[in-house]
Amino acid sequence: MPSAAGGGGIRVGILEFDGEGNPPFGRPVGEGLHGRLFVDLSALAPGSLITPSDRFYIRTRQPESLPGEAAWAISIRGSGGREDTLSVAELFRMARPAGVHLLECAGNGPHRRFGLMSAASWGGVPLAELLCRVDAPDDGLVRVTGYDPGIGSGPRSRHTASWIFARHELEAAGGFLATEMNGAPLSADHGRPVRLLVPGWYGCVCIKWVFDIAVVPADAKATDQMREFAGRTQQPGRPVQAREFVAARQDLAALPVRVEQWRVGKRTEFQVTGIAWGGNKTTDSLQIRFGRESGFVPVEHHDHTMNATWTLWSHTWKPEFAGRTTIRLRAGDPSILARRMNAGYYDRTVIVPDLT
Ligand SMILES: Nc1nc2c(c(=O)[nH]1)N[C@H]1C(S)=C(S)[C@@H](COP(=O)(O)O)O[C@H]1N2
Ligand SMILES: [Mo]
Repeated sequence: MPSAAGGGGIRVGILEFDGEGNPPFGRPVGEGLHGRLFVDLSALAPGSLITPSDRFYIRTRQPESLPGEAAWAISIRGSGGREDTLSVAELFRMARPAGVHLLECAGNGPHRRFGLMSAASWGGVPLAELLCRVDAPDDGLVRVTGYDPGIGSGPRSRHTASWIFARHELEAAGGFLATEMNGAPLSADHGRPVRLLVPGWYGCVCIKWVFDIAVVPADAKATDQMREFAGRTQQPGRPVQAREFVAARQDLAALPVRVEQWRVGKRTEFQVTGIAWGGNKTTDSLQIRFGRESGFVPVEHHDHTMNATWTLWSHTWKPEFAGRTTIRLRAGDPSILARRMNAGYYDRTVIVPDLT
């Protein structure tokens, strides 16, 4: 990726993003539902666009007690009482490469320096293949359920998590049961032995520790997990029924991850590096703005070749003023859906030093 270095400059330092949280990076913290692992996105470079499994973000660590893998079965229940059961061993035998996909928590944000986002190379079994084994109507609803550390104890406690999908949307997205991440079985915190992955959708739908897949009636109520994430997945109003939920797809988004200060001859300039992800079509015109008062200009270097995972972009910035500056991106093509980005959700602020 071209940089100010191309002109024979010297990297002087980094401008930190202002007003954000300071989470511990790179190691799991906390337990159960509150367990997290945050990723340091500032280190992203062309050679690190696949997140190593032990540094892939975690939102919810493994439940305290899970069945042993030999006893673990996934039941698949169709509409006409048809049922099938798969052992983990069978599922592992059916698994094949599923490509590189990015996952982002819908609750990702500046308080955690946007560290709930990662990309991996996955392996698993398409859900379409499993649903064929039972009677599952094309226009029906399918619920995927997993174990969960859950909340509370006693009779009213809940120790599962589930999401309900329109079957045709789940299959159109290429939803699959993932058994492998980066060429090895999933780690316990990432859902071992099996989790759901729905390419292009938010992480909250990607249920971990899956044990049940069932066709549910058209009037099924939204699950607790769906209600919890309704706002963050841009649901209209507060839907009560699962069928009222719209697909929790991720729009196109772009985020600066690093602002380097360079000295090039007598001048100071800043090299802004960022990522773009989400959406379902590529764009050759990503635009950037430094402060509300300035207009958007095309990002200098961005090779947007795919939507399945993040791509890097970079831009040279020669600020005219010192002080607080908020960086925002947008798609040059206004027909591309980018609701969170356009609402300022991925804005980041730096404080430009006085350069005189
Ligand atoms: N069983 C279960 N699955 C779950 C969750 C959960 O709390 N319980 N959290 C979801 C959310 S909100 C996200 S963002 C992703 C995170 O997956 P990861 O921890 O492997 O990164 O898992 C999803 N699957
Ligand atoms: Mo999430």
